[in-house]
Amino acid sequence: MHELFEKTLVLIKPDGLQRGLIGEIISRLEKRGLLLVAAKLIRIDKNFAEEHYKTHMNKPFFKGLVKYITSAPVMAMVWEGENSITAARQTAGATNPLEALPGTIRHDLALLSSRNLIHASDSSDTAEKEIALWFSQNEILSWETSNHLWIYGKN
Ligand code: FUP
Repeated sequence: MHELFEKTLVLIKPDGLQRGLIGEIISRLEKRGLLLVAAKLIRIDKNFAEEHYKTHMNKPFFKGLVKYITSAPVMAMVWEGENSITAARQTAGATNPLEALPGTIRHDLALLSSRNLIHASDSSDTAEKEIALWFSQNEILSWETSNHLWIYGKN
């Protein structure tokens, strides 16, 4: 609906599904005021995971990361909103849950970087690439809620 609004890719990773935290995590993003414009439950394979995490290819945790993200379904979503990339990452919290601020998903619900529940795109360039990797154009909806101006009204 709002073409100028940013879109960002958010994943609830396998630990989120195994721990029954889909509702909790979606609820926090919804309450923030972000708009869900695409969502699917998907089990990705090794090749897909390696593509998604290719910037971490040389990290010591890469193999484990790919194993983790492919170990159970992932809830893949696109969230839209003004500055949604920054907002989603702020709501997710720092990569290491022990460094994440209270009130963030990672602080409140996780303990380790290796099981930190959520992924959120880190820049507009990354968001564009990640959304194109995870979703086709026709899976991304254009809509707005009737309380739109109660979130975006300017004074
Ligand atoms: P973030 O953008 O906050 O998801 O964090 P990074 O892009 O730095 O890391 C990507 C993923 O690598 C994290 F979500 C989890 C994983 N990771 C580990 O498994 N171990 C680490 O020490 C750091 C990151």
